Amino acid sequence: MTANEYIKIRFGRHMDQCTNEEIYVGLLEYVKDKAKSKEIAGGKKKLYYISAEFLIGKLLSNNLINLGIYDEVKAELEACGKSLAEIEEIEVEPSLGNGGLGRLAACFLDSIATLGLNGDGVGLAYHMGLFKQVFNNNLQNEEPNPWMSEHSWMTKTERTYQVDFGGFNVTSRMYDIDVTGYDSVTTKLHLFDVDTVDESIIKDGINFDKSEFTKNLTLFLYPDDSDDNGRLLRVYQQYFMVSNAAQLILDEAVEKGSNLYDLADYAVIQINDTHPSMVIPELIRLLQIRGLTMDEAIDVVSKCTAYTNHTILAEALEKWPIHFMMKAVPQLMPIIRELHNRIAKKVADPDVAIIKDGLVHMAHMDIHYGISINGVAALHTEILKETELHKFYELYPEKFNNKTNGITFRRWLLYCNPELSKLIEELIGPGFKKDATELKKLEQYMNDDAVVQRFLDVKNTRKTVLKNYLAKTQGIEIDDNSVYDIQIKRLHEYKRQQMNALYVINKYFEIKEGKKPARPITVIFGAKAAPAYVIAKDIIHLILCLSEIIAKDPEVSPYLKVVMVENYNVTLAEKLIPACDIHEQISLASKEASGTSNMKFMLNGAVAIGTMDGANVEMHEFVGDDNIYIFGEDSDTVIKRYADASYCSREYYEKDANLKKCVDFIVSDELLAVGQKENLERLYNELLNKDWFMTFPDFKDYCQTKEKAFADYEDRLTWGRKMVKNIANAGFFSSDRTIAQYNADIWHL
Ligand code: Z2T
Repeated sequence: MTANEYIKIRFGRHMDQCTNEEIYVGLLEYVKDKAKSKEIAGGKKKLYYISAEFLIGKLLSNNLINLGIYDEVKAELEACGKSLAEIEEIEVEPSLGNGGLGRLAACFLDSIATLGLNGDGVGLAYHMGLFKQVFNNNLQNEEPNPWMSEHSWMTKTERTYQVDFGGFNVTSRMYDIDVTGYDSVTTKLHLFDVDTVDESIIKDGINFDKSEFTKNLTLFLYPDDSDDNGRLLRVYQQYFMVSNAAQLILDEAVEKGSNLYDLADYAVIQINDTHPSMVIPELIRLLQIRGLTMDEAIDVVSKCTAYTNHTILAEALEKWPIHFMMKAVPQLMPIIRELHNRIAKKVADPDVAIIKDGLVHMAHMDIHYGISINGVAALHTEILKETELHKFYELYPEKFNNKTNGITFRRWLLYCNPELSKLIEELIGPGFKKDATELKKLEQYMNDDAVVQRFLDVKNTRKTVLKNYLAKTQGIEIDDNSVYDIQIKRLHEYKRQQMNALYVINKYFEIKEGKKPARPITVIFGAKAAPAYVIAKDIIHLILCLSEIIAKDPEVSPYLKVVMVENYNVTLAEKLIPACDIHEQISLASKEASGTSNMKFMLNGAVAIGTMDGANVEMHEFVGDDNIYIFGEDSDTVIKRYADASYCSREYYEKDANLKKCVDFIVSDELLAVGQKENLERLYNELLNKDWFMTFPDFKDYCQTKEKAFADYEDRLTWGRKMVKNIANAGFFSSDRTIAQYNADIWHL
């Protein structure tokens, strides 16, 4: 049945007589039917990828592509005067993630289904998702971000569980979202919810009563990225997630014939960061209820779980106070104490203890009682082994392994950049869609100027698409003849948006002094800051103020424009990434575990300016010095600097007149005229007295390297060759490769 025929039956009318809303609903149901027909019975052993975040993005086009009916449906729509782009606008993006970690989980589900693996995602159905970002007076405000509607990709299931908390219990329900594999099978994302959640308790912005757990349990996603401000509600959410997951896992195993002693033959659990760590004691608890002894239960569970670490920032390693646990989940504490005692008996070192100073160290529990611990890029895993988790590495060297992150090429190439996909297919055939390493074949065209020119043409097309999109959706005007220099990621000091802002100030002064760039530069930012992260919000304020000042300055504005897109999300990323010329990957070396937008930009023919951090290191290895702009101190230098506490930002400020001028501009009359004194002064003082993420030592090299990149950009064909080199070497960063490695080394499905 075609989409048209389906819609005719559903609405009793031909597609051209339907509203866009009706067509959207019709296509949603049509896709769900098709997806269902590709569900698999599934083998004996199943992977449960438990994650507090799944940043899945809009699903209509993604599913059409994966089901192989995108072109067909697009043509059907066009035949009756409709455009798929318009229909897509009706879909609301579920914002069930903060950033990289959540988007990674979504890419992984796509690859699990595409590789035909027996694996499901398990998470929570946050009604309001992460907050929606709104700018007011050059400041970030937060609003609820509702996404659930009557017609949704989520399907209500009959599965309900009881989850007990200290003093009360709730009844959960499981909702399923189909995960369509590319030309493959359908698996599931299971999202749990409670029907007592009460959206009416939200007032002014995203405030709500934090103590009414039955009303707020799945109301919002905790809006922190790497910073852990330890909230009791977070513990309730995490336990709710893993208790449901554990009950589901045991039920499905038993349904398939498990006697529970052999659980490891039926289930393997990937713990995505420490947010789901309580699944370990919860499974032990449930197995005891089902008749196993403590010894037996611990033994069984120890064969089932694997932990992924996503950061070395110490403040982001979750440690829950015992009194939180006693209040929220008292039934787990005796088990956690037992797990702790068993380790303490064997290893006296308090650094590897599970309970220490009244805190439960979630990662420590994962490492002692799991089969695997992995980092998310080669450098990150080495740092874990050598420094952060060194003592654990000495205890369990065999458990440590690296799984460099990846991205799904379906969403981040085929869908978001059809012009580029088409060109690649014309050059090397369609094989790259299933085997990303085939992109390497593009290297043979690097010296073919006519072909290189076509890559440049595609880039120009996408730059115009972005220009039009930003004009339409955000009222922002940009010049598509300018260089697009883009930094999009959560706002965090370690990612150093503040250094990019200082560069903008530097460029502003240069232009004022008569040194005009060869071509206008458009610096684009996109970033949400955690609502409680004061300095991060101050950095957003600085960027918005700079944007205003420069736009109003007739001397500077023809050559420089600063844009901060509002409410950066997956949908915006899909527009920004294909249009990008230069992408900023400028974290302080050693701090960015991997990065994944770097891979998406590379795949879409943008060239990175970056530090030797995270997966940038591996990208550099693939493309070589000429095709990526590396600058700044390396991770060894940075780690030493922290170790000997020798860094003093003020010394750099006093020594470098240009740096001083740029930093001082933050509190200049020009800035204070459009900004808030309190915010700008706080940021200025932070940089001058602390600069914890060491922007000053890297600033000069950063500026010089950017100048080099902008100069190189003017030799268009040479630049085009850099683009092709990057695309041709992006194959390694397919999440299909990552998932194949997880399966080969850890899951064994
Ligand atoms: C997150 O997105 C990441 C790490 C976190 O540590 C938390 C969140 Cl929400 C607790 C990111 C890393 O910062 C990034 O480098 C990495 O690419 C991504 O996870 C996926 O591994």
